[in-house]
Amino acid sequence: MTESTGQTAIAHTNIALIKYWGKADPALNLPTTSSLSLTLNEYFTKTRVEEAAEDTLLINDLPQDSQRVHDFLNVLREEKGDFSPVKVISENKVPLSAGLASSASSFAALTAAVAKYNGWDLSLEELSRLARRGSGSATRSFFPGFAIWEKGSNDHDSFAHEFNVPDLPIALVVCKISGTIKKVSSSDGMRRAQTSPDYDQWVAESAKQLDEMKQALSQSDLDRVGQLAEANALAMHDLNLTATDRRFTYFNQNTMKVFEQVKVLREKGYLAYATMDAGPNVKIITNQEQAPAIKDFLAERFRKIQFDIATPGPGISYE
Ligand code: 2P0
Repeated sequence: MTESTGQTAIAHTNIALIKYWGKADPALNLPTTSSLSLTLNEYFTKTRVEEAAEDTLLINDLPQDSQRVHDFLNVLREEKGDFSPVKVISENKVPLSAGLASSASSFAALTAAVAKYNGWDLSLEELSRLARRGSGSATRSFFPGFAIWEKGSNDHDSFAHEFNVPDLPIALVVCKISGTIKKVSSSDGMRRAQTSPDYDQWVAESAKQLDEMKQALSQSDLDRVGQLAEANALAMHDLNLTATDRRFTYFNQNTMKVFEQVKVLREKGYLAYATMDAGPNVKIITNQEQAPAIKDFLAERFRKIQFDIATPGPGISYE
């Protein structure tokens, strides 16, 4: 049997410590703020691209009809030159229940696989720029450790780069809280958050927090990193609550209870700060030494919630 020609790429997901939550240009996915993330070792997407009669998509062995992926393949054709139809075979090791955005690793892996498959010799920054058109958070999934997506001002200068810091023993305790409230997609959530009267203030504050975060990371000040990440996330979620267009929240009762326990953990002397994205799951920022004890402490109090420990992950790779 001959294997059909193809190319596989692996991208790990990332969690934003300074969030992307709003678009200056929705068609181009240009953000209103720059954002900073940590790539995670435990969650990734592996995507293979093969020649085919028409563009098709399989995710975890199931055929999907994704207009978003079709449109994105056509963006790549417009940007870098036409290529024949492809079969996209994607394996997602980002458990949906983990509440981590799989669009980040999915669009990063797809961009890298298509580029290599077509023999395009592109820098990581150029891959990041292209992936932005599929999903904003995908810009940050090409780099190991920390990455900064510079918002830029146009299609050419909005992409991410690696942010090099001294080795930092950061870890996340991922709390898989199941969602019972109605799901609001990231794009819809951002659109609505941008109608908050506090939005401009959040944009200004986010720039300051990013500068402080860069400093805290450079100084290996993990406590400050956690404080800033928690403040940035809570301010993002305040925008949802104060949106004038159908205010909403991703918090549910368990989310609130976990946030309470994070405060209790801090009072007990643990390094523990919470961050949260477009779903009810909480990720607790801590260090690798304390992560198992924090996980045990929470597991005892929340029998129905599952907990994972996540650590810094690698950049894009190929097979
Ligand atoms: C982030 N999130 O910075 C923020 C924080 C969720 C909350 O990026 O519309 O799937 O595809 O550009 O990247 C999730 O939004 O949104 C996200 P699109 P995306 O990680």
